[in-house]
Amino acid sequence: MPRTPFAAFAGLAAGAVTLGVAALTAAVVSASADPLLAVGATFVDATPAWLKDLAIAAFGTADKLALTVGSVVVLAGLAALAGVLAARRWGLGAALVVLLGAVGALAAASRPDAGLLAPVPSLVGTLAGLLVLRWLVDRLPGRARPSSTAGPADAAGRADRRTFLRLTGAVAVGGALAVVAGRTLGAGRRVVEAVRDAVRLPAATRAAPLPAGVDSGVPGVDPWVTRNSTFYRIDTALTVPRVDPTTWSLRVHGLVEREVTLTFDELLSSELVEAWVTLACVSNEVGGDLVGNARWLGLPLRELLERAGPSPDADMVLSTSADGFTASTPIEALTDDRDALLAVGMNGEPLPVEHGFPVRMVVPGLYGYVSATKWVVDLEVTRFADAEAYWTVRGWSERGPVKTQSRIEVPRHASQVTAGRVVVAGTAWAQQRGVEGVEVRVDDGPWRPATLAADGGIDSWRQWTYAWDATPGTHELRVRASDPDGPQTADVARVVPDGATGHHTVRVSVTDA
Ligand SMILES: Nc1nc2c(c(=O)[nH]1)N[C@H]1C(S)=C(S)[C@@H](COP(=O)(O)O)O[C@H]1N2
Ligand SMILES: [Mo]
Repeated sequence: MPRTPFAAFAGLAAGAVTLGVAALTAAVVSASADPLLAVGATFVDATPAWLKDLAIAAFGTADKLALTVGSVVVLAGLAALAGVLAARRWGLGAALVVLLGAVGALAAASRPDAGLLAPVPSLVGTLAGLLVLRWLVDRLPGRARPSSTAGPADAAGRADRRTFLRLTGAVAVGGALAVVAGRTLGAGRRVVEAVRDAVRLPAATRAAPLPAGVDSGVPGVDPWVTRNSTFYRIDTALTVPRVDPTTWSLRVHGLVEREVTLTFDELLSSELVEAWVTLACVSNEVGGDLVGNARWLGLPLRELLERAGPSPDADMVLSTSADGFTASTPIEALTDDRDALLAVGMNGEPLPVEHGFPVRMVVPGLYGYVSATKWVVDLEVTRFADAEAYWTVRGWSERGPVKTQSRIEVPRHASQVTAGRVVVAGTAWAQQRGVEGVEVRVDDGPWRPATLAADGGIDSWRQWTYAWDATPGTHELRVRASDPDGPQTADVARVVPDGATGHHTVRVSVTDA
């Protein structure tokens, strides 16, 4: 049996140890200094709009998982190659390991939130990986063994192989466990979760009481209030930024009369307000679910900006997250009378860590990528002509007003119903304008008005129902919402560069009653 598979296995095991030791070190240093996460994050940032679009289309919100699986497969191949090379010529294998380590260290050091110690996990991991690789290569079975002429030598060789496999397997498992341990023991995570649990949200000016019946009550329709645990999550963060509220501060600067710095305590003791706002992602396809409605608690950004005194020359506020993400928001959306918030609460709880703890922005009427910066730490009052945000650089529009949309949630596309009275139901949204009506069209028939559920305000989505007399056969159901400017457009547009349009359409087959 050739030595190559053993050498490849040794490379894999050494690779696992490299990543494991790096992950454990990163748990102490900083989660985003983990080389695997840092390289992944660099890859995410380098992803052009079309590829991001493709990834979301193919994997939805599992795009991060897909990236992780892809990276592991590529890395496993490279680690096996390093093992094979090292068995032939140690210098070559070692050089590949060092090269990979250097890539990790460089990626970690160039993250926007990198500290001085960012390259350390990669370096420590690489050193450990090199030692383990050397140690295993020295024990490769079949080395300097006489050709198998005698029985005893054969027996010795087999036993040797088994020992080697057992040894290498144990090393590989140890490395993998260290990766898992590093990720879960991540120092920041538990600390921030604990601090979050201790945050007591202050009382606030309550949102206007909701009318009864914002939920249509049709089974299968998303609840009007989206629970925090099921709220869609979209961001570029492979590792959620762990921002400590006790050291958090927000700097407001740029074209202002005076710079303002706000601490978390100052924010909590400000006059906070509550508002229902439906947040939508520009990457939401027609009929998609990258949209959710919550009760947000926060300081009106209008008041914060007033303290700084923006110059009349400014037309944009560039918000920056702790992890370097940026969004460009038209300044009028933050200074007019809408509920643009520097938010600390979501549905009565401190913001979940994934949704921006301790502080994020929420701006009614704008897609998240130009307004809803999570883990926000910096507001620069500036001009569209002078600064570009994260997604604008990557081919998305610099402005992103939410487009009026509607979707059919019941019956589902490609489902079967029985002829007779069928309830068609769903949700529509037109933040800042309000949904004035929803219409349903069956096949080539006329548009007919649906019944709107109670109105929770112009910034929240609105549920609707339509009673359909279904006849046997295959039918196409189509929906459109109207805002004060008229019905939403039928023109089909893709999500890039500023949001999808078109009618959501489902096909259902109706069987005889
Ligand atoms: N820091 C940071 N904030 C961000 C993003 C991001 O990638 N990083 N993505 C934005 C986008 S594209 C959307 S749609 C919303 C989603 O907010 P959610 O994850 O709380 O639903 O967050 C916005 N804020
Ligand atoms: Mo988004």
